[in-house]
Amino acid sequence: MLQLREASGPAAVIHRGDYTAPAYWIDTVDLSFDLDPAKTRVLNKMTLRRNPDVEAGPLRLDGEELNLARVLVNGQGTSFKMENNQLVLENLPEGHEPFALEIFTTCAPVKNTKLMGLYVSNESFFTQCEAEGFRRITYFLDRPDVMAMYTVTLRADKAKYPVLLSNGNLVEHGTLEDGRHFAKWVDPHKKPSYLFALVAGQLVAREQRITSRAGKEHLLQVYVRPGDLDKTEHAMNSLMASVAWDEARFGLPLDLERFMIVATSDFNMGAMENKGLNIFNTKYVLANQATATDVDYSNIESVVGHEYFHNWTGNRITCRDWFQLSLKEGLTVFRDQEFSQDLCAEPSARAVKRIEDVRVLRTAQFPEDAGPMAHPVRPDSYIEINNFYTVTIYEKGAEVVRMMQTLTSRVGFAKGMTLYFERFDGQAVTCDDFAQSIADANPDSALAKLLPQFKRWYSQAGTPRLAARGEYDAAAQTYTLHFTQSCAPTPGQVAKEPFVIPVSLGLVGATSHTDTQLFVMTEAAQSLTFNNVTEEPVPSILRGFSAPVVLDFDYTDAQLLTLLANDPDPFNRWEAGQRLALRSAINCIAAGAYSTGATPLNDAYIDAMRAVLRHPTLDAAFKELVLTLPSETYIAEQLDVVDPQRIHAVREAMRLQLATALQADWEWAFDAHQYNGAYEPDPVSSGRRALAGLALTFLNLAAVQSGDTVWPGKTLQRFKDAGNMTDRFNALAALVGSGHALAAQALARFHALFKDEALVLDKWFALQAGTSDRGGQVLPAVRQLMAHPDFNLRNPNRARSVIFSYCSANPGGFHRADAAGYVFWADRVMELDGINPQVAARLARALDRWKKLAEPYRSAAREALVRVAAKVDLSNDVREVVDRALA
Ligand code: 0A1
Ligand code: ZN
Repeated sequence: MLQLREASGPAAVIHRGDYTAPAYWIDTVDLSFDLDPAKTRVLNKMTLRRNPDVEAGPLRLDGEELNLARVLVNGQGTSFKMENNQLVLENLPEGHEPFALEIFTTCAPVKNTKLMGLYVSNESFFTQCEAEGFRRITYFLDRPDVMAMYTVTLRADKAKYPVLLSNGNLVEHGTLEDGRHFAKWVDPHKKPSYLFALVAGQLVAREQRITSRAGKEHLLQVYVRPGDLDKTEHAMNSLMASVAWDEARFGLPLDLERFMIVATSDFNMGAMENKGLNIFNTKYVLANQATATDVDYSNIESVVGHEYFHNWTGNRITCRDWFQLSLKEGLTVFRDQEFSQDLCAEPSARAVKRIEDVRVLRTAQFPEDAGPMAHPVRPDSYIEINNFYTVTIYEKGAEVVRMMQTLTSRVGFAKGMTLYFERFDGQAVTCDDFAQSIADANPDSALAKLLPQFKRWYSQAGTPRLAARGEYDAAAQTYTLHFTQSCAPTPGQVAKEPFVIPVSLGLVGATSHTDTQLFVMTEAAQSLTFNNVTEEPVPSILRGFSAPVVLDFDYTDAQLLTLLANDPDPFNRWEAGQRLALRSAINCIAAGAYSTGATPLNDAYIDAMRAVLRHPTLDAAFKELVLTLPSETYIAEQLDVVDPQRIHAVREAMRLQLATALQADWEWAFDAHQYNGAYEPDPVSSGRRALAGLALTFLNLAAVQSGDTVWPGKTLQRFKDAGNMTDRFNALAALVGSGHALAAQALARFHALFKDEALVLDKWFALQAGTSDRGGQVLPAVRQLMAHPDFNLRNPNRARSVIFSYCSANPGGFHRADAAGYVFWADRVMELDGINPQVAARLARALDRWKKLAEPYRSAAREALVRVAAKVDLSNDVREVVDRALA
C-alpha cells in the first residue's frame, strides 16, 4: 500500500468568478465499505464521461487523509500523479464514451477527530460530507454540481454494528462469514457527494408509517442509542408535521419510501440533510419533559423541519457551487421559520416567533455584518468554505427570501416556488436562478420590476441603515415621512448602491390608527405623505421587521410609550420597549454613572413595564419578551467604543432596578403563571413557564439584594419539586444567576440527578460558564469545569457548553481588565485547532469585534489574536478568521 504525503502551501483563495463546469461528469457510483474503526476499506467504482462542453483536460479527483491502494480504468492499471490533495489522471480514454474508474482506498475513522468524512462516535460509524467531507472517504469530484446515482454496500461485524444504513432504499441484506453481515442500499435520486451518508452501529428506531395526500405510503424512522427511545416522540411528531406542511403550503411531497433521522452526540453542527438519511446532533432530536426545556422542544421542531425541507430546497435542487450556499440555506431557514409560525394556533404566538427570530438576527448577524468577517449573502471569495456557514448565509439569507415574499405576496411567492421546481428540478443552480423564478412567476410584482436592484441584497454586504424623520402639517392635515438609506463600507466593498427596502408601516394616534401599508424604498432618499391626518401621529415603521435594516428614528420617550401601549403591530410594540431600555442603558453608560445602586431606568419605563406585566389580555410569552432587557451584545453593537464591563454593570443595575421596583408584580406574575399540571410544550404553556421563570430570576435578584430568604427557599423547593426540565432549570438558573448561597447545593443535586444524561450535563456546564460575573469568579470556575471528569474537549457539544458559553456568551466574564479571558481564549483556540478546526474557527470568532473595544481590552485582545496568528501550523479555518480579524 502506498502512503501519499500531502503537499501543503499557503491557503488558496477561491473566487466565485472563477467557476467553470467540471471537465468530467460522474454518472454512477458503486461504493463498498468494509467498516473497521482502525482501517476501513473503501472500494469506489464509478462510471464517468468527459463533459462535452468543456475543453478536454486531466481528471482531478479530490482526496484527503486517504491511503490509496489501487486505481483501475476500464479494469486496467493506469498512471496517475498526486498534486495538492488531488489524484490526477491524464491518460484516460479519448472520446465521450462512458468509462469505468475503480479506486480502492483505506481510511482510519477512529482517528478522525475533525468529524468530517467517516468517523466513530460512541462506537458507531457516522459520516458528515457537507461541504467537502466526501473527499475524506474516497477520491471524487467533490463539488455540488456533480450529481450521480449511488449504490452502497456496507459490510461490518454483526454484533457490534447490527444496524447498517445509507441513502435511499434497502435492496438486499444478509449474513457473511466470521460474524459479519452486509446491507445494500440504492438511492433512487441522483445527488451531489455532499449528501452521501452512512451509519453503522447499535441503534434502535421509533417508526411511523404515514400516507401522503397523494395516497403514497412512507416509513419514517428516528434512530437513537438504545436508552434514548423514550426521547424520540417529539422529533417524530415534528417530522410528521413537516411532511404535512410542505405538501399543504408548497405542494411538495415526500419523494422517498423511507425517511430516516439518526442522532449522534458527536457532531460539529446542528444537523445534516443527507438524502433520506438525515444525521442530527442529539441536541436536536432527544427530548422528554424530564430532560428537555421548552426551548429545546421548539428548536427540535425547527431543525427537524429545516432538514426535512432541504429535501426539496437543497437536495432536489442543489447549489451549483458553494458561493450559492444561501440558495439552499436562506430559503430553507425561511421555510422552517414559516413552518414554526404556521404551527402556532394564535396570531400572537406567530409574532412571538418572529420577535425571537429577529433577536437572533440582530444579536448575531448584524455584528457579523459590521465586523471583519462581513460577507454578502452570496460571497465573492473564501479560503475555507466551512467558515461560511454563517448567520449571514442562513438568517440574513432567510430575510432576503422573506422580502421576496413580501414583494410578491404569499400566494405569489408559492407560485414562484412552483416555477422554480418546474425549471430546475434535478439541477445544481444559482441564487440568480431562484430570484428570477420568483420574479417571472409574478410579472406584475414590485419584485419583477426591481429585480436587478433587489439582487443587491445578494451582492452587497453590510446592514443598511434606514433613517426616517416625520413632519406634521396641522393646517394641511398631512404627515410626511422623509426617508434616507445608507450602508457603511465592509471589507472589500467601499461604496454601496441603494437597496430595495420594503417598509411595512402605519400611523398610530392616541385613539386610532391607520392600516398597515407597504412602502417600497428604492432611492437613497424618498418621502411618503399621508393625507387627512387630524392629529400628529406616531409612525410605526418597519412593522414585523419587514427588512433586515437598522431603523433610525428620533422618537421621544412619549412616542415610544404610545407605541408600547397602542401599536397594533406586536413586533413594533416590543421594539418600542427595547428602544426605551436601550436609550436608558446608553445614557447611563455614556454618563459613567453606574456605581452600585445606580438606577438607569426612569419611572415612566418602570410603570410601562408594570402595565405590560399586569396586562389582562397580552400573552405571557409576549410579556416575557417585552420584560427581557436588550442583551449586552446588542447594547455593545449600538456603541462606537465598547467597555464590556461598563455595559455589564449598567445592565445588571437595570435588572436589579426592575427586580426591586416591580417586586410585588413579579410575585403576582410567578403565582399567576406557575402551573403544576401535565406538561405540554405548546406556545401558550411554554409562554407561561417562561414568564414564571423570569419572575423567579427577578425575585431572587431582589432577595439577594435585600437579604430576604423566602424566595430563594421557595426557588430551591421549586427546583426540587419541578415536574419538567423547563421549571427545574429556570429555578436552578434563578439561584445561580442571583449568586445566592443555595445555588451550590442545587447545582450538586442537579449533577447527581442527571449524571448520565449528556445533554442535561451540557446545560449544567453552560449555566456555570455563562453566569453573571461578580468580581472575576467565572474564569476560575471555567478552568475547574474543564478539569471536571465529565468534561471532554473532543465532544463539540461539551466544548461549546463550557468554552463558548464563557468566551462567546458571557461578555461580562470574558472581557477582563487583566486579559486573562483572552489568554484563555487563545490557548483554547490553538488546543482545539489540533483536534477539530471547524469548532476552533467558530471559537476564534469570539474576538471578531475587538477593534471596537475600549482600552485596555483592545490591546490585550489584539495581542491574543496575534499570538494565535503566529502559530505556524494553524488550520486554514482558524487562519482565515484571525487573519481577517487582524487585517
Ligand atoms: N446543511 C446543514 C448544515 C451543516 C453544514 C456543515 C456540516 O458539517 C460541517 C453539518 C451541517 C444544515 O443547514 O442543516
Ligand atoms: Zn440547512
